[in-house]
Amino acid sequence: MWLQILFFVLLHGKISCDCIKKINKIFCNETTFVSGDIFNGTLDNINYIEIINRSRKPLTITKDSFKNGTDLKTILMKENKIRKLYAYTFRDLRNLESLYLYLNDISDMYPPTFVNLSSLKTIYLNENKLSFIREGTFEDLPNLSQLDLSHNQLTELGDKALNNLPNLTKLKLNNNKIRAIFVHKILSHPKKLKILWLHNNTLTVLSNFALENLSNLKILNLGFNNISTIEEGTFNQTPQLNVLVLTHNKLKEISGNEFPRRGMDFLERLYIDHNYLMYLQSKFFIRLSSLKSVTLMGNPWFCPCLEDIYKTLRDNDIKEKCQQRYMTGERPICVNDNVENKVCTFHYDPILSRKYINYFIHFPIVIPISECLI
Ligand SMILES: *[C@@H]1O[C@H](CO)[C@@H](O)[C@H](O)[C@H]1NC(C)=O
Ligand SMILES: *[C@@H]1O[C@H](CO)[C@@H](O)[C@H](O)[C@H]1NC(C)=O
Ligand SMILES: *[C@@H]1O[C@H](CO)[C@@H](O)[C@H](O)[C@H]1NC(C)=O
Ligand SMILES: *[C@@H]1O[C@H](CO)[C@@H](O)[C@H](O)[C@H]1NC(C)=O
Ligand SMILES: *[C@@H]1O[C@H](CO)[C@@H](O)[C@H](O)[C@H]1NC(C)=O
Ligand SMILES: *[C@@H]1O[C@H](CO)[C@@H](O)[C@H](O)[C@H]1NC(C)=O
Ligand SMILES: *[C@@H]1O[C@H](CO)[C@@H](O)[C@H](O)[C@H]1NC(C)=O
Ligand SMILES: *[C@@H]1O[C@H](CO)[C@@H](O)[C@H](O)[C@H]1NC(C)=O
Ligand SMILES: *[C@@H]1O[C@H](CO)[C@@H](O)[C@H](O)[C@H]1NC(C)=O
Ligand SMILES: CC(=O)N[C@H]1CO[C@H](CO)[C@@H](O)[C@@H]1O
Repeated sequence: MWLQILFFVLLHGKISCDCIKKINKIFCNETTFVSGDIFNGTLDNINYIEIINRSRKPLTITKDSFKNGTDLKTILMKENKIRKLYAYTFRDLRNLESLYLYLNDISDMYPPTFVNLSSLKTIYLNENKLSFIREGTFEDLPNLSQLDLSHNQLTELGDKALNNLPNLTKLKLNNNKIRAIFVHKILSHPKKLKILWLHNNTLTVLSNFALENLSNLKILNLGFNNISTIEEGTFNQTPQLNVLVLTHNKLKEISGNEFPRRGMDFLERLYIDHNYLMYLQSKFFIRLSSLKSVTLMGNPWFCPCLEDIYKTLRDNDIKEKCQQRYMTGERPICVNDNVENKVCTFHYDPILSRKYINYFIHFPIVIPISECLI
């Protein structure tokens, strides 16, 4: 294969970047500094740049580092210990489609960082150290459909933090420290959003404004938070919801009034395992007429109440998933204070519930995600 080695020399004579060009791709090693001067005149016909920190030193990228990179489709810069992204680092690259910036140390991005990138579809900023996003960071990205901000240290997102993204359909905010969120205030086009990942944050309450205007949302993952309250009518805002994950929270009660009176016509999969639930009201499933599968285990169900739930599942042909480990007797599936008790009375018994939950804390059961996809 035709190979050409380029050594880019800075004005003061130091070789700062060791890059190899292979046909229309550039691969860089031991790079600690990237600027417009370094790539100046070398980006014609280049559609791919990969910079990975084999130098193990922080990488600085300056404004317009990739200018004239009109053929660039993909930029990948991972594991580089990049600390900051300056204004206009990525702009006017009309063919750029994917930007991979994960596994760096990015803690701040000065707006506008991503500007006028008309073909850009995805930005991966996961596994960095972002604790906030400045307003105006993203500007004129008409085609951006996926933004990954997972595994950062975000505690909240300010109003309009993700403004100006008219085509954003998939947003990953999981594995941060978000305590509260009102999605429609952050996004300029909440109606476009189809997939929202918020699992593994520190949410405690889901208010009925939290999901406002997310009228086309199909998948919502709220698992592994500390949610104890979901306000009535919260899901009135998300009539198209198909998958709802509430696994590993602290819900003691879900009445059914969280869902719209007219029903959730598209909700097929509901995960409510590993909460503090002891019963579900008999009307609970009425508003969920399309339900095909649920997860239930790891809740301190009252045995007679769980019996009632199983009857409803059988009658409506709803499958229970991810229960195998429990059904083989590894863990208790329900509680009862008195074996004579055969009727579900819909009252919460905090002492019994606490006992069951403590048992779980002492004997945790780890079910690999792959074993339990519904
Ligand atoms: C980058 O580093 C790896 C391993 O040290 C080496 O095999 C490769 O040839 C280097 N590439 C360049 C462009 O220097
Ligand atoms: C980039 O290269 C062109 C010609 O190769 C030169 O005229 C121009 O001054 C360079 N720009 C910078 C910022 O170095
Ligand atoms: C790069 O683009 C600038 C305008 O942004 C232009 O002045 C310059 O000549 C271009 N350099 C090359 C090498 O094409
Ligand atoms: C956006 O980028 C294109 C090149 O891709 C350029 O022609 C145009 O002037 C830029 N628009 C603005 C507002 O800077
Ligand atoms: C979005 O990208 C498509 C092709 O990928 C392009 O045809 C279209 O013009 C882009 N949209 C905008 C608003 O730039
Ligand atoms: C928005 O993104 C979708 C892919 O998610 C794409 O098919 C569509 O062309 C984009 N729309 C616009 C207006 O850029
Ligand atoms: C949640 O995050 C914690 C630390 O931030 C991690 O230890 C744990 O594995 C994560 N859980 C999931 C389900 O991602
Ligand atoms: C949930 O709240 C408890 C205290 O009530 C706290 O110890 C724990 O760290 C919280 N977990 C998450 C994921 O926020
Ligand atoms: C957002 O939702 C509110 C309340 O549901 C509604 O009044 C408003 O018209 C909606 N906004 C848009 C842009 O759809
Ligand atoms: C590809 C590569 O060499 N990445 C390295 C970047 O720096 C970290 C921390 O020093 C290393 O663990 C990675 O191996």
